[in-house]
Amino acid sequence: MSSTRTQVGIIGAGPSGLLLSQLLHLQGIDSVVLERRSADYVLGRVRAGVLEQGMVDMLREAQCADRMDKEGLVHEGFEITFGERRHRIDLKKHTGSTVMVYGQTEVTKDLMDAREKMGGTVIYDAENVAIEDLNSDTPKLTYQKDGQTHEVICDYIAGCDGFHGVSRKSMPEKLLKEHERVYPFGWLGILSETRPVSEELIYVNHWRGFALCSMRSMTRSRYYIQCAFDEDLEEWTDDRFWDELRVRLPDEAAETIEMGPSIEKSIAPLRSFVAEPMRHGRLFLAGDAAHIVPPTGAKGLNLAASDIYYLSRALIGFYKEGREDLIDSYSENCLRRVWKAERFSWWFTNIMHRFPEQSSFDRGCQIAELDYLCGSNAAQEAFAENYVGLPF
Ligand code: RFL
Ligand code: PHB
Repeated sequence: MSSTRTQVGIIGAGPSGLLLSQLLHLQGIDSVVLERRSADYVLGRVRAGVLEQGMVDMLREAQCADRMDKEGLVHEGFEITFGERRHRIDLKKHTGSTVMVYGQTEVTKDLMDAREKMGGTVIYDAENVAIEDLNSDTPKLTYQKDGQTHEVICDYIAGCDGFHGVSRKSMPEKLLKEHERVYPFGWLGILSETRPVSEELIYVNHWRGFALCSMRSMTRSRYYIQCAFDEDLEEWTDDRFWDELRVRLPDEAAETIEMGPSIEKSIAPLRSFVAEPMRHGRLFLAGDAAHIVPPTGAKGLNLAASDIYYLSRALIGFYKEGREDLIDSYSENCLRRVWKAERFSWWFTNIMHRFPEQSSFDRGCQIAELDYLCGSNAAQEAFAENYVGLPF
């Protein structure tokens, strides 16, 4: 068995793990990242598309924002439609801030490239990663690769291994409280090499279900429609998808939309989930390992970035100044922001989707909520403030 020593052992090479590793490296703190999949597999997952200003600033701090600053699309607003009504939410006017449309795949690629360029240790295809000696001062990570067992002895461990990872499961069961809401539908998404139907995102509340027009660039569109949570992907041909999307869009958009073959098609379940606390001794949870939001508010990746903000500050404070206060307050600091994003994502999901048991009363309230939002400056300001991201 080979044995190595590092300061921070990181499980997971998604955006959380790579960003943490990069920020620590820039402060002279050593880390090892263990990822169960291959780099190609990680880059093949199509996920988030909207970055809050806080995350954009962190990518700049991490010195991997050059391509984002060149290719990313700055959006000053987006549209909400319901019934025959279309309403633009002006993010810039209400908050002075904007969001950046730049895919998670690209963020991950930029982080991977930066880690490689700076000689970071990221081990892909690491099987059976396990946390041991969590109650000692030197917890360790063990894993297998190419038939050999390895161990990494650490000061701290960052669990950045997503919802299905090992980190959360390694927390003592008695300590951990989990809060969950599962929604009775999913999102069917496609990516296509077509011009986006509009320069800004369009969120659609239609009686047949929610739809979203998003993009990755001015030549690559990302569209979603609400579907049953147990929908069979095989049954969704591209033609069927485009037909259903167009039925839900405002007429003008349905008539002008450019259609083309999908280059990716997948179904995502919708879930709200929070695990607390987010730290036990020398193990920290960050990103999807600790919480999930439904994608409606575009908050998942951004929350992962804010966790990494608090975690990087806590570890840098410890290694540079011997401070432990930020380590002790990590969980509380993260969770205050996490719960606000959970609330926003839950609320926006509730007003935009069709629920199976929805009564005419429920539908009336949903439309009234949208009507109020679109008619009230105060409501739009609160909405915009949450959408662009609450301060860290
Ligand atoms: P990730 O990206 O899941 O990465 C975790 C990594 O850990 C690895 N792993 C392990 N490694 C070693 N050992 C184990 N035992 C392991 N178990 C797992 C995994 O292979 C993986 O590489 O979590 P991270 O880094 O916390 O990042 C979170 C984000 O990926 C997620 O919150 C967002 O994608 C959510 N999300 C969105 N967020 C936004 O902010 N804006 C959006 O517009 C947005 N749209 C979306 C989304 C998520 C979606 N899906 C598919 C769930 C749209 C969709 C459709
Ligand atoms: C995306 O482009 O994938 C996307 C955009 C906005 C959301 C969710 C997903 O709210």
